[in-house]
Amino acid sequence: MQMPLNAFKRALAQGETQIGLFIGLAHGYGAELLGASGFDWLLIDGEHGPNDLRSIIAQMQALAPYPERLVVRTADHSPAAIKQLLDGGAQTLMVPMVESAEQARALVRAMRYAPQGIRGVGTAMARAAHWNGVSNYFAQADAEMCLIVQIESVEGVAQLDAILQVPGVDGVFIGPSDLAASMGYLGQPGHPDVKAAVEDAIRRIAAAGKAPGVFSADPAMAAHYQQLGARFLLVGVDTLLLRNAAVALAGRFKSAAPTGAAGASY
Ligand code: 3PY
Ligand code: MG
Repeated sequence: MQMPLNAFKRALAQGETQIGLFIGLAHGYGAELLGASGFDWLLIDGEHGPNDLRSIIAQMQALAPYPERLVVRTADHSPAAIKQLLDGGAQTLMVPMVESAEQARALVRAMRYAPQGIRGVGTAMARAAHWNGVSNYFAQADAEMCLIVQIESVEGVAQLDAILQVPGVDGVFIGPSDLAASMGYLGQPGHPDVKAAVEDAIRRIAAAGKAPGVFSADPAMAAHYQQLGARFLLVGVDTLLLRNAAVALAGRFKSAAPTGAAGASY
C-alpha cells in the first residue's frame, strides 16, 4: 500500500480555487452526510467544534470514501496534539492564532520527522501509515504534509511578511472574526476596517507566492475575497446551515418569532 497523495496541497500549489465548508457538528454521522455535497474541501474543526482526537478520526473515517479534501483545524500549537492528528491520518492542518515566524517554524517542525523536525515515530499505531502497511510512509510523509497557518490578530498581520518567508507554510488563512476582535471590533468581521485589513493580507499573501485563504458566511463577501485572490475559502458552517434552515422552516408555520433568530455570522 502506498501513501495517499495530498490533493489539497497540490491544488494550493497550483493556485486552484477550493471552496469549503466548516464541520462543527463534531460527529462522524453528520460529517458523512456532507460527503459528496459538492464542496472541494471540508474543515473538521478541533478549535471551536466540541471535538477530541477520537471524534476527529471518526469524521475522517466517515469521509474517507468521498471526494472532498479534508483539513483539520487544531485547538492550538501543541506538538503532541499535532503528532496524534498526523498519526490519525490528517495530512493538512490549519493552525489558529499564528503571530510570528518563530511559531510558524515550530509548526513546520512539528509536522516533520527528524532531522527536519520533531515529529515522533509511532507508525505501528498510526492510521496514517495503515499500521505499518504503507510501505513508503517514511519516504513520503514529510512531503505530503500541508500546513495552513491562520492570521487572525493585529500582531499576526504585523508579522505576516516574516511568516510568509517560512519554508513549509503552504497557505495562510485569515480569520476575520478573531481579527475583528483583535482590532477592537468584536462581532463585526464585516467592519470596513477589518475588510480592508483582510484585503491587504490577501494581496500580500498572493504577492509572496503563497495561497491565501479566508472565511466568510456572507456569500457576497466571500465572492469579493475570491475575486481579490483568495484561493481556498470557507463559505459556511454546517451548524449554521442546519440552524438557519430549521428557524426558517419553523417560521413558515409559526407566527411568533423564534428565540434566537437565524444568524449568518461566524
Ligand atoms: C475567524 O474568523 O476567526 C476564524 O477563525 C474563522 O475564519
Ligand atoms: Mg479564529
